[in-house]
Amino acid sequence: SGHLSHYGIKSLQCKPTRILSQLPCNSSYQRRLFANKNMTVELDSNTGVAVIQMKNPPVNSLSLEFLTEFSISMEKLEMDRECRGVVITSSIPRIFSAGLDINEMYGKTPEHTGEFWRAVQEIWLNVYGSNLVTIAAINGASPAGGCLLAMACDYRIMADNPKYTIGLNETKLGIVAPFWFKDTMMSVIGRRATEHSLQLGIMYSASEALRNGLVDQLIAQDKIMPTALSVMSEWLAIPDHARQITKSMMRKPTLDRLLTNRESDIQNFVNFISKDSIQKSLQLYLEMLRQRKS
Ligand code: CO8
Repeated sequence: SGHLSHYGIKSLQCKPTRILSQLPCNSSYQRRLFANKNMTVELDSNTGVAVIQMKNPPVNSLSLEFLTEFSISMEKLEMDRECRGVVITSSIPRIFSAGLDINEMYGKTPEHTGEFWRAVQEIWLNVYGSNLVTIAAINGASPAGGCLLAMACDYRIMADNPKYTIGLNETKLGIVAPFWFKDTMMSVIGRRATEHSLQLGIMYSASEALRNGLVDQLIAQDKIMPTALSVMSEWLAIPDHARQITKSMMRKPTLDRLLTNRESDIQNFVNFISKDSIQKSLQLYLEMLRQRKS
């Protein structure tokens, strides 16, 4: 779906550049709403900014259906001449995303797990490789796949709440974050911090995440969206083509590693996840989550 362009990211589109501060005060707001089951997508065609609000209760887990919808939404925005940036956030109180839906990896056929993993790759390719400005407004807990989604964006703003944690906790589930999760984290927090973080499966509190550079900014919960939109306008003040080529220059090698190893990565995942010992770990983890609740 167009991941391989000359520049590595999506093929560059010349979208009309709008300068936010020069919008006429009486401009009539043009909002377009895309109806989806697992998220609402709203595009303000005056500013060129879309907001994806994830809404897959109870915890915004990334099921196959969710991932497919998300990727389609990103592709639609990418193709939309009026869209220049996207804010990704959650409509579920206290939770950004609980990461991959563990039920999609437990007790399923190899065909299903393969299809699921392709969809996980796809969402990452779509977000990490996006030409749009991508901002994660992390308004709640963000473990594992939730953290990956946020790390794939250009900028992260997190609600300043010590109860919210973010990180790649895979080893705690007895599973291993694949190389492109690792690469994405390394590109955000550097090699040593990634090595430490991944081996221990560390979940950082909001303030620790800021200290480590895993998020760029903390802000009170009720200020998170206005702040995301104001940061967005700073990014949109840069001409798209210059920013996009720069982004591509930074991200292309990482994207290419997955694109050239996509099938073997799926095969590795299917082989790994089908092992009895891994299935057992996932079962215990699901039970732990359920017991923790009761
Ligand atoms: N998948 C499926 N169901 C989940 C998940 C999930 N990731 N997370 C929570 N749930 C379920 C719970 O089991 C519970 O279900 P039920 O109502 O049937 O008992 C329900 O959602 C609500 O959960 P909680 O009661 O725990 O809700 P809280 O608000 O107390 O806490 C949290 C929310 C903080 C998100 C908490 O649920 C949590 O920590 N969840 C686990 C998150 C996690 O560890 N995710 C890891 C997923 S793995 C991943 O994303 C990358 C895998 C890479 C694979 C590589 C292999 C090679």
